[in-house]
Amino acid sequence: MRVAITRDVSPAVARCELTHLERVPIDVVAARLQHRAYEACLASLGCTVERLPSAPELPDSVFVEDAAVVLDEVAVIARPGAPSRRLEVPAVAAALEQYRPVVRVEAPATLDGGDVLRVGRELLVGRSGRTNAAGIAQLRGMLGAYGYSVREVRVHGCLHLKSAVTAVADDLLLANRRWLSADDLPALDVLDVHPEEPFGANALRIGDAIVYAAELPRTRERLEARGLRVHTVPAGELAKAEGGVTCCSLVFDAPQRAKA
Ligand code: CIR
Repeated sequence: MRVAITRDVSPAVARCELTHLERVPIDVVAARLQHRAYEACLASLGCTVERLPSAPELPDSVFVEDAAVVLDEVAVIARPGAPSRRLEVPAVAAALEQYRPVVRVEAPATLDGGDVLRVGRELLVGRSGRTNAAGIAQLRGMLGAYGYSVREVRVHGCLHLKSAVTAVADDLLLANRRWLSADDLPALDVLDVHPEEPFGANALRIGDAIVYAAELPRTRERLEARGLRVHTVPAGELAKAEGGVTCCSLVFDAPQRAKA
């Protein structure tokens, strides 16, 4: 079965971390409705959705992606670069322990899951405002034994690596090359976002399907022109919190249901 771990939108989401965006009001009810639609989309694609509860002291906890990196063999429990977000980690780690052995990023390293993109046996890791050199080094050290190599990608002007690039097929990246050093990318075909949609590089691939923000129609056309099957979800409310579609889930295969 395929599991998608999600987490409810915190009633305090308006107090989220913001780095590259101006703060604007966030409608919690609308954000929750959109989040439910996102979960329904994941379920329609065959995922068993496991929603964790949130809390007022965890404004950004809906963005579960940042708390871990889940691979087939192991889950890496992250240490988010924003101190306010470290309290989010234990509940996500506890959920993942039901499915995978876990290893942990330790201080002084910082690493956000949003900075890690798996492409085959290679992990592209953003050197961002959230993930430091020690975080990348620890990841490399922990995952070499599992046969993964780690490639550092410099990120600038956006929050995470996956704001700037995601993989939409085994051999195709979707990217906003203004936000990363394109020389750092592996030698794969790159589809550019539409110039009027700088946030368009964040796509969530589930099997052969692409989950994508409904607010980005021009880049969606480019994806569809490549023959990709795109499922749109409303994502505008959480975009105000600097989150995209990959940020709101951890999706992985599991042989069976979580232990009781
Ligand atoms: C933050 O700044 O940490 C949150 N407001 C947004 C996190 C989005 N997560 C992601 O891109 N993986």
